[in-house]
Amino acid sequence: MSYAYDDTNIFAMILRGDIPNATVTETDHSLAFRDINPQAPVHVLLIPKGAYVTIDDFAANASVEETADFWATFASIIESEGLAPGGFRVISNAGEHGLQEVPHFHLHILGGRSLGPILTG
Ligand code: DGP
Repeated sequence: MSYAYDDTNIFAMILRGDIPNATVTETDHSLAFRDINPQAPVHVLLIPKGAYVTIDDFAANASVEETADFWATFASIIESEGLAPGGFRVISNAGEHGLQEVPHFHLHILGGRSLGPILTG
């Protein structure tokens, strides 16, 4: 499936430097920053810099370089945030049923406490 990317979304604004963010790490192809409304002691959003709407858009259409960079950045965040010993959760909301608010692919990386059941709704 191909997706139409809306470059007025808030993460596109963050990538353009139009609004500030609390950066965790940045690479050539990826940016990680703290969620403005954290749901756990650690709540990092990891996004590609490329214009991908959802996780399946990224999986299908990102370059080898973007994909490798993204997962290397993911691993570095787990390490730098100290999440591996206690464990963590990764969520990517997609589309209407996933209740995705921001239409730029992102991973929520959550940890720092026991996170409870995966679904409540
Ligand atoms: P989702 O429903 O998966 O699209 O979640 C979007 C997340 O983005 C939500 O947890 C709140 C976060 N968010 C929205 N606007 C901003 C912002 O301007 N800055 C930051 N850091 N996070 C934001």
